[in-house]
Amino acid sequence: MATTMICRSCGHAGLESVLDLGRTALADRLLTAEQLGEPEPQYPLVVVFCPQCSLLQILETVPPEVLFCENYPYYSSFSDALLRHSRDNALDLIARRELGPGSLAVELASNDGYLLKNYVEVGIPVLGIDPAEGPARAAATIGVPTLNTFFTAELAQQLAGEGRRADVIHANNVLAHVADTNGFVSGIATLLKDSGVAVIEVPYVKDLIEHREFDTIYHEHLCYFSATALDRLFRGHGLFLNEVKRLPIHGGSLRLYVEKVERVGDSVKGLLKLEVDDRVDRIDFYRDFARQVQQLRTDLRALLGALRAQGKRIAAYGAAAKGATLINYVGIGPEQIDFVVDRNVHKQGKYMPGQHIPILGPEKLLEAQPEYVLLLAWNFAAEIMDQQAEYAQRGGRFIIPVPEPKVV
Ligand code: DWN
Repeated sequence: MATTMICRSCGHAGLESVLDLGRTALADRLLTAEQLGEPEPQYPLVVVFCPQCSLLQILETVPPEVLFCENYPYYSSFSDALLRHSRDNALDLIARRELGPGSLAVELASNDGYLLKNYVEVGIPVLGIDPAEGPARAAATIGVPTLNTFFTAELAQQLAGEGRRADVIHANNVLAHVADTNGFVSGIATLLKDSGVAVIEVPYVKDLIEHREFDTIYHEHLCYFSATALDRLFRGHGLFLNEVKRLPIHGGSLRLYVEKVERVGDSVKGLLKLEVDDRVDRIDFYRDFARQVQQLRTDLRALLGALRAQGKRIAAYGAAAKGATLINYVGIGPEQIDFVVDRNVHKQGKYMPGQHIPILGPEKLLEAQPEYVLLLAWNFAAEIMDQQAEYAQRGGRFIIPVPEPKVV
């Protein structure tokens, strides 16, 4: 593991501390029963701000091979809301860019084919690139050709050299995950046709801070982007952020439309101005974050403690990476939570990192009917509560932990 004391994007040395979440287990390193007795690797999780390019980032870089290859448990297709969100995005681009059998759509971190399948359906050639073995295999079974490897500037050179340049490049929830941010972006510039567009989704730092989404901080997420930091990053590689949309997905994200021709639209100018007005490019915007996160921890501990003192049984929903950060930072273990449920069959039968709470299938909720369910996957609260309507009808209640713990 490498600790970087200089900015990942601009190389500046004077990084300012924002939040220390202590030493934690890796958020997606779910354990088998056999592994429960083994030593579990833990890493410091410290968030810092670069006053030069205003990038919020973590200091530690856990090797990507450790994070994203073997046994990577995340499969995008276990969320219907995410599938709908991705289908709308693909169909919109197919229409806007008039894509057809002669086009090429590429997705970086294409996972189980959850998005590219929408292009395959209408006969548009695609290429997925993803280092995670399981999801890449799943993509191949649904007809989404996938290179099971990391996307790098070198791979982009190789593909371009083979005449495979893209009309559309999708990169959802991956730009924040790559250690060589500049190499990754230069690879996009190489692989993209001059007339092409890269459509990139990242969690938005302004929403993270304003809605106390501290649990979306974990070792997979090296950077937390503002439009200001992204605009500078892209321009450094001859790319231009021409359009931006703010989206509710994952607690608040940006969808970035990046091209090789500079035609910056009002959506970008407006957001860059908002960030200056709200001082998102200054350390003061981040100063009070640590205190607020500590307050959330105190409040959630108090709520769960009071319910347990009344003899209430509590389960949790969503063996999410953000769930691992939350339970380990707040100190929520099997004493408070009987089990976690998740639709993802690759997670069922395993245990949460750090706190080792068992992960079961959602049917367990009706079987055991605990009085309360803590929504660790709060970013899909509406979908999950709909799905669990019968549990609620029988008197079950939900606890939404972020931005402040509340019972619904
Ligand atoms: O960046 C990342 C984000 C985009 O996704 C990755 N590094 C990892 C992952 O983060 P996460 O695990 O916090 O993501 P989710 O999408 O919030 O995880 C939700 C979990 O809940 C998944 O394991 C699927 C599960 N789920 C479920 O069991 N039933 C989700 C829904 C919507 C459901 O109905």
